Amino acid sequence: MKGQTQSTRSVGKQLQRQCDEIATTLVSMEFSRHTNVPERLGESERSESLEDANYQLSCLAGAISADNRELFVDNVAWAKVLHTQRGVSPEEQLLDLNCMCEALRFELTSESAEVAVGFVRHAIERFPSLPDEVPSFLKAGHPQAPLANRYLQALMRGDRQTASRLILDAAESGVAVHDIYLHVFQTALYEIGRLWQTKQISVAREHYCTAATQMIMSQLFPYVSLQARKNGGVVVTTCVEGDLHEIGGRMVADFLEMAGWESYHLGADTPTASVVTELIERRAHVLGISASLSSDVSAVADLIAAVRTTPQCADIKILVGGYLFNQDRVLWLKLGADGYAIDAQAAVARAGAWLDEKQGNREQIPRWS
Ligand code: B12
Repeated sequence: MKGQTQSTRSVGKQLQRQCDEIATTLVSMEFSRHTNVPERLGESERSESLEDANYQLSCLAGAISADNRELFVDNVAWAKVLHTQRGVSPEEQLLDLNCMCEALRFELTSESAEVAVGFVRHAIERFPSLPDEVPSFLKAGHPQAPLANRYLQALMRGDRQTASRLILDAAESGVAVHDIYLHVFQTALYEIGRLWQTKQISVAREHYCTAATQMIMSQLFPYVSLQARKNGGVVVTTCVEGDLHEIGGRMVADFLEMAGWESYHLGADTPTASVVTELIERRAHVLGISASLSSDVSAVADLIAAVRTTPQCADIKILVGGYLFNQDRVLWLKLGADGYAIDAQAAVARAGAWLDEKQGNREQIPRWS
């Protein structure tokens, strides 16, 4: 990782490796400290708490690896909304964060614990000023707002036929696929995430809406695939190992394809070594890495390192994006990527500029011809 002390990175890695055992200690401490925990809690509650603790700790590990305290504050802010809407009081949430400090001290070496506890303490200080709700992503006046609203309502009713018809009619009547992707699908998915986070819909409802959106995106494929003139660029997009959020990277791949690129989207949770092989076989010019979770930091760093140390990949530009990079706008630099883009449209501009640079230099760099 560029511009970062080795010690922070190794503390992040150590914590990542020990997440399971620290989570077990943390949950035991939480259960013994809370006064209102029923004596005989079922297995399912305990395993839910363990999963939650494990996720928080892996996000802490990611923030430490990125050497960014604010990244962990963002995570605590996200959890504050989630837990408050599920009836957990601010006092109980603060108690859990204090238990986290104790569990870290108990399980880590004193040097590592000092770093990790410093991150948690900083979040504890910030906790009272963090909001406990998230405003809606559906805003009147935004491009395609009425369509996005009707689309989401149809999905909430479980009526994917109508949702699909709304989108296909819009495409037929000339609404650009770019606008449908960014202002209808993306906005609706952000809103679905918010509704889940604030306990207004279940995980099952989120899964249904996501799957239906993927199906409807596929119905737009004929509008995506027909680009008369190819520009000579080849891009591979992927999620890092462990990350299941595949739609953002797919949107980027589709936008690039519509701009003339040959694009290969590998999807969710792709093993690092296999991404490198694919880059070589596809003779890619650009690798697009999508990451949505703070816990992805090490996996992104590992993938970038694997590409950088492969001689056949020496000319490949690495572009990153996704929820994680939108939270920390300088993380791409720390991780040694060549660029970052906030969304699919910005990704086209960034990759296009690289292609122009290279093609202006065709003589020296024949791979880009
Ligand atoms: C659908 C969804 C899921 C699905 C994903 C299914 C699938 N097939 O993709 C499932 C159910 C698997 C899932 C699981 C989880 N999820 Co989820 N998920 C979402 C949701 C609702 C939508 C994601 C999405 O498709 N967004 C739409 C796309 C288009 O937006 P995007 O990803 O931001 O992409 C755009 C840009 O970021 C950028 N971009 C993206 N990738 C790239 C790549 C490059 C190279 C570039 C340049 C740009 C770029 O361009 C894209 C297009 O414009 C989001 C909400 C949200 N705000 O996104 C939560 C969300 C991301 N999930 C969240 C969480 C917490 C989880 C879980 C941890 C929940 C749990 N406890 O199990 C797990 C983690 C699983 C894992 N290991 O990955 C949180 C993350 C919060 C945080 N602070 O980190 C969110 C924000 C929900 C929320 N509001 O609480 N999730």
